[in-house]
Amino acid sequence: MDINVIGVPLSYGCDIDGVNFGPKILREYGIIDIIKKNGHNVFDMGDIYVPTLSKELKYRDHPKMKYLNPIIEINTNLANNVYCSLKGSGFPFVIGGDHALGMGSIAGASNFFKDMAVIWVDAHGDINTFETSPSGNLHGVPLAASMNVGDSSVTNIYYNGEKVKPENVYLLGCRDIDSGELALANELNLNMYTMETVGERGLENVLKEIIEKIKESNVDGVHLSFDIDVLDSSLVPGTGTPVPNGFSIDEGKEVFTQLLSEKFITSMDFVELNPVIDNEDKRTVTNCIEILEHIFKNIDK
Ligand code: HAR
Ligand code: MN
Ligand code: MN
Ligand code: MN
Repeated sequence: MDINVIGVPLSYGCDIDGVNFGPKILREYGIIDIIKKNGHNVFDMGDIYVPTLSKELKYRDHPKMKYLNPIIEINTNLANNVYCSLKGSGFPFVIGGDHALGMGSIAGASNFFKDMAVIWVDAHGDINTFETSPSGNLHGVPLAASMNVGDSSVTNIYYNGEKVKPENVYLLGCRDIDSGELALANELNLNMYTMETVGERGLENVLKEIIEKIKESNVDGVHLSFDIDVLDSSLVPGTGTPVPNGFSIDEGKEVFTQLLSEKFITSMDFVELNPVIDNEDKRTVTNCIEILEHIFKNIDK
């Protein structure tokens, strides 16, 4: 596989600085060599340009949502990079950065595919609208925006309107959902596999069901967005919004073993690693690297 690594040093979608150093630390810990070592061709496409903005710009574009226009611009550039990467038969592997970048990844990939599924592996739903967002942070809205739910400023990124149909969206591992998000998930009848569901039915069965549903649907592409906070908070102190009762490392790996063995994943995000707030033992980045080794061992050669 030709893997195109695209860095997005974005932190304006969340409240804690430092997640912008995600791409830098992953390169320092050898992500490019890890990909090569596992038999892939790798192209480091560098980082999408993220300007340095003063705090005064936070509410310039919207009274509630922070850094709106810059985030839209960054996502538009990311979308075109992802689209061009797919056009060139590459596999876009987007490293964040905060999860607001999901809007750009999905916009780019969905422009290439006729109909695409999205698997959102995350402790959170990221399906807030500007109205329901409790924080004003744009990393809480990307999946709603991609389904054409929310303000037109974010639903019209790269091209206007719906990028993914709600029936083709799969949430996995969520356990910190806001009330407005829950209402939307019910309204749209989203395929939602909470941590509670995983506990009741078992991860293997849940993954089997997701795989079956995707195969039955008529999608020609599948985007997998992995937010590291789906892992248990004890494993990822270096993420902005850690949540207890998450996946173990083995469960995180199992997700990729199963999904990647189907060979239908066509692009990926890996987001929310903040090395600045990591433990002294560098636990978060070390765990991320372990997961990444596993991913590239299991992606089709
Ligand atoms: N749901 C909350 C909000 O919208 C918190 C979002 C959380 N953070 C993430 N995204 N890391 O998955 O503000
Ligand atoms: Mn997220
Ligand atoms: Mn499309
Ligand atoms: Mn999250």
